[in-house]
Amino acid sequence: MRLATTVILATALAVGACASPPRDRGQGGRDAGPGVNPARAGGIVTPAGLVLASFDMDHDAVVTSSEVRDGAERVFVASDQDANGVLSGIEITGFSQRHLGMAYGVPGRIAFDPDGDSVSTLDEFTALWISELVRHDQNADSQVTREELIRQISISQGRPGRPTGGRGGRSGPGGGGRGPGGPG
Ligand SMILES: [Ca+2]
Ligand SMILES: [Ca+2]
Ligand SMILES: [Ca+2]
Repeated sequence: MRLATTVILATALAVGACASPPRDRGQGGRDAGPGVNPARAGGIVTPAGLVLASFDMDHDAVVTSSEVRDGAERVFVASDQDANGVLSGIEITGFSQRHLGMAYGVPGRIAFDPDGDSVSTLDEFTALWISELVRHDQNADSQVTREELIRQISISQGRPGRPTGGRGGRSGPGGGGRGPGGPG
């Protein structure tokens, strides 16, 4: 269930304003179809999707495979605290905390170190991000657009004022619309 990852991140991005042209691609049959009101459409992105987006060096909002290779190498070197050419478990955790937003998220340690020798080499690290590119690349053109990174959802099926997640804080104390006096 990939959804679990996205829920943990809980990053909601409004994509209504830049809705992309309609395509024939099956979106998964959610509410975000042709009939969706853009004002009510939102999207979520996974931690891995965030990292892929950060590899977009030329800022054209498209991430190519060469950008992924370059970007992966850049963050690999930056994460290699002792500069010994491999990422130790602690260094991977540091990378995860910084770039995935959590120390023990997804992709997990095993994904960074498929051969199980307790370190992640640049090849292993890069291969992971290339595989993430492929996983998000819905039309198999070896690059990912924002549309491919974001999973569209309908965010306003609930009524205004009703909390949709677990996050408190929106509803202020002392409620709004109630008239003074109360029941007589
Ligand atoms: Ca780019
Ligand atoms: Ca290291
Ligand atoms: Ca390894």
